[in-house]
Amino acid sequence: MTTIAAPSGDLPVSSEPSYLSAGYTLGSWLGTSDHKRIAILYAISVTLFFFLGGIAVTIVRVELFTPEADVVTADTYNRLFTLHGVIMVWFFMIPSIPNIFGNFLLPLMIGAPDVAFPRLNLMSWYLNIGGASLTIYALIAGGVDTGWTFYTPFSTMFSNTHVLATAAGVFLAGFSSIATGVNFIATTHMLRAPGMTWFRLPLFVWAIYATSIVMVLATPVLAITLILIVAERWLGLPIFDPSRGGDPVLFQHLFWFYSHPAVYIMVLPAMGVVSEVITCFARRRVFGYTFMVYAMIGIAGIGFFVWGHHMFVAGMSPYAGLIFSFLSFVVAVPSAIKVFNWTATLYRGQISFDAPMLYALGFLGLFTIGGLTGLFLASIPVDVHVTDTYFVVAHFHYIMVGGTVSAFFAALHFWWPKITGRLYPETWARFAAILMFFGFNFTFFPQFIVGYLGMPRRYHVYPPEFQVYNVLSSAGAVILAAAYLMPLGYLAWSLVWGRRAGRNPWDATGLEWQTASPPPRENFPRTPHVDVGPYDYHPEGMSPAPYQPRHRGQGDQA
Ligand code: HEM
Ligand SMILES: [Cu+2]
Repeated sequence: MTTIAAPSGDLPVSSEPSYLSAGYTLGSWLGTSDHKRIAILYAISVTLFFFLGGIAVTIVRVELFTPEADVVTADTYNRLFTLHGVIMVWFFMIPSIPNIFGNFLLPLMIGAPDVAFPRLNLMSWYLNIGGASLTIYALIAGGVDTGWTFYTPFSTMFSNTHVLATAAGVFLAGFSSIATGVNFIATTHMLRAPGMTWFRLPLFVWAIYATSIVMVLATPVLAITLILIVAERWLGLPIFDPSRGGDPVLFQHLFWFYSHPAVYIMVLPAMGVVSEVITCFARRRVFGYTFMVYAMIGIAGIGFFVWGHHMFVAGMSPYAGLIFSFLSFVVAVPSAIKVFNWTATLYRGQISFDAPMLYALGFLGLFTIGGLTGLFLASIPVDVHVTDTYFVVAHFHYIMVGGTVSAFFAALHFWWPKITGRLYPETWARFAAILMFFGFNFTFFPQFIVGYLGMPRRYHVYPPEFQVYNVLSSAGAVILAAAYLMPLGYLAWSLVWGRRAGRNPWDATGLEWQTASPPPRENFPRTPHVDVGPYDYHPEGMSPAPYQPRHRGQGDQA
């Protein structure tokens, strides 16, 4: 038998209605202050944006199937990849895991009834939706062609598209991000249940906490940067225009001072998810828990000092370049520690390959490739060769899609029974996970090669010798798209026909598994008391208990 989790004495399961059945009107959703319902609101909006961004890039990949321009014009092409990048980065990657799973799980995992500021939480969602609406308005009005980075002088002087509306949209989304970060930090500090000390926090909570700190410290710089764009473009102030004493490279400094830390906003929550999933399906406590915590804090901290690695070819001093290069290698160390510790957790574990675990293992491999190629890019001579080529595109997609999106699906499957009270069909889910892994590699691995050979990014025509790699990439993207559509089908199916989950279908540790699935409005019938650390899968001196796949066998009605 495994020893389950934390509270002293089993908590009774509440007889209150679940958060889902506590009101069915539109108003009870759009005016809710329940962190779980807000998580669902985000799930709906973020999924919508994911598919919107996906449609744009589908057309991009169709265009790149042949070397000639035979589907869209150059202008349309620029707008399509910008739309893809803007939506995916600002409205999918950044809010996805923190705002859906962070919102849903943070209070549950620390034994709290809600976040610290429930109404601010709802406001964050409205800000996010407001920002997205402005951006979508810009699309309908004709689109933007600056790329997701809004580089000046292009965005301020030459682009005739809807930069202002898009910048305003991203600005609002930034406010949403700051409000969420403040809320999560306050929640973690103030609302932990008795006995839930800092070093008894699940790693997912630590990940959300570290992410929130980055959000609060970095996002204001993005806000200022966007205001400066507006000031130059709209009010005509000379800020980035060199002919009037401005400096376009200043824009890059400001932008990357936010956006490099932002890549950790995208990947730290994913690391938290992967820690929870691996430990559960290996039936072992996380190897080196304290190191995992310090590694996340280290990533969040050092991440602020490496922005210059995006600017090696922007004409910066070679000495500055050297230091940014060195620091980039330093920031890779804590990530490497984490990969090592996940591997050590798997070692001699009793592994079962349920869908969440397949996604988490996918994360592990793909994140490692993404991180290692980051080191290639951090070496100045290599970067000079592959800057602005498909090598870079492959690098960040390995981390952001292979890594974070895999972790997003791991989280979706792992906590689906908790969120909905239903089990998803395991065979379908495993099939989708495997298809996603193959489709992903098919799509992005050829891009390392074609980038290394010299194919630049953001071009809609290319020399015929690159076609074979682009055909592979586009074919892979079709597989990948199919794999992303599948969960939409079987998860929707499970809402109606899926078997009831019971409170803890995975035999997992962690407070969230101690309450009913789906949880009642107030989360716990009474405040839990915590007297052991997380991940007590394998009490000292005992061999790992075999995993009981109860969710597939006889029922586990709570
Ligand atoms: C951990 C998660 C990471 C994410 C999400 C990520 C994401 C990104 C993104 C989005 C870009 C492209 C920006 C653009 O549009 O131009 C990029 C470029 C780059 N990344 Fe990463 N990265 C990560 C890790 C790393 C690491 C660990 C390193 C090095 C230690 C690194 C080094 C670089 C460099 C040098 C570039 C600039 C390449 C160029 O434009 O020439 N990255 N990364
Ligand atoms: Cu960076």
